[in-house]
Amino acid sequence: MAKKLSNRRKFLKNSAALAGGLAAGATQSANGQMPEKYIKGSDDLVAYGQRSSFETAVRESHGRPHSPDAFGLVKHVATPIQESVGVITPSALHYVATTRGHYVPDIDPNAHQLMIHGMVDRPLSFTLQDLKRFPSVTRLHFVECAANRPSIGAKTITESHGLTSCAEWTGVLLSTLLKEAGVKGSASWIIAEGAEEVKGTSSIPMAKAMEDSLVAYGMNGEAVRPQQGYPLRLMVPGFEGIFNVKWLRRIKAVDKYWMTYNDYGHLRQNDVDAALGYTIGPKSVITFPSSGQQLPDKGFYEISGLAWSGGGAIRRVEVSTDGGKKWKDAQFVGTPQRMAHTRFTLPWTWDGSESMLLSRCTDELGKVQPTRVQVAKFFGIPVDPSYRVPGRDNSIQTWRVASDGSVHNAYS
Ligand SMILES: Nc1nc2c(c(=O)[nH]1)N[C@H]1C(S)=C(S)[C@@H](COP(=O)(O)O)O[C@H]1N2
Ligand SMILES: [Mo]
Repeated sequence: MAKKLSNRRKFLKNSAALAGGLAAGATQSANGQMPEKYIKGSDDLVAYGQRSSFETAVRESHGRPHSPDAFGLVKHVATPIQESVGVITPSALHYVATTRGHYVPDIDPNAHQLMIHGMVDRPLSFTLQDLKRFPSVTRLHFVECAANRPSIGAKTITESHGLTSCAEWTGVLLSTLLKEAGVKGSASWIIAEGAEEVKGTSSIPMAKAMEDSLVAYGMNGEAVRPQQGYPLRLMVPGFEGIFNVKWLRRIKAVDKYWMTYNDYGHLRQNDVDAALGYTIGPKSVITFPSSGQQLPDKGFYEISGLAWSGGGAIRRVEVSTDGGKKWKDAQFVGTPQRMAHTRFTLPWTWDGSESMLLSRCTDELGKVQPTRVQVAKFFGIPVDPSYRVPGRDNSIQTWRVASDGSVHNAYS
């Protein structure tokens, strides 16, 4: 008791010193425990927070041939995933892909409606308020653009792998809304449409629409950001990014695959392939150490990276530090979620010699992330990495750590 009292007395004494110090404009307290500077407070800053001015990670325009496009528009802006920790991408750094460049619709949520029509018993229109009355779900899911891939000449991982992000999405299961509208048994596809003039329209198999697709109004604990589709976006977990229609305003139930603007990347597919072929395969990448980074010295490091798959949860990640001769099982940080980024780590002591770092993952279907050689063989193209894979590329990425500690893309 006596000890407690004396501690409290000491605390009061220090507080008095602090109050006096602040009033006098002092920058440091006697015991050196207090910060030297303070962020100048303002009502705005307190009302909606900002990160520290010392934190500088920003989204970056994703390289050619996507941005800028033939019309000079920046269509792909990538997440700096080498700076990421954990598995959630901050909303402000979630990658952005649009067919209209930087410009995104500015939608008044009170005027916005989602229409569900076509092969249904009761065509319906939902306001945001209506949607929020339905039972909700909250799920961690990644989005990945088909343009995301190991690439020759990419200087940083932002350029090669920054077109994927992972967020916590909240909304209503699409199956709930389709049932509410009385979707007919003969309807085998839906067409989902966005609000901008290009409309970001895609045909999606009814089975996927009913299984786990989500009409999301929430992202990382607040409303979906404008760049991500405010006020409503469709989440089609594990499908290529382009199916996750933003600024969602219309869903039509139909009985066949409808070709849309978005088919520029899928023209060679028939509708059977289309139904099967949209899922992102198992993919992983080491985010630290990665290309463009510098190891200060030899010694201990924690290798860290992200793994994800459209086929479900990640079951295993292996890491090699010798170019793929020996592999070690990495550990998971947290519990792998279905169609979500999964953080993996492996303790590593760097001996100062040139090292080739790579990771490969296995998903819950037992599918293993392929090598560049396997992917090239699948598509019938040369193994030479200057050939762009004519489809999604989930091949293994190798980073080369040079003996001076600089880290490089092994493809360049
Ligand atoms: N309405 C609409 N939805 C869209 C797009 C678009 O241009 N318009 N781009 C698509 C593409 S190509 C991708 S990869 C994802 C990207 O989602 P994000 O910008 O939230 O990362 O959204 C998809 N949804
Ligand atoms: Mo995309």
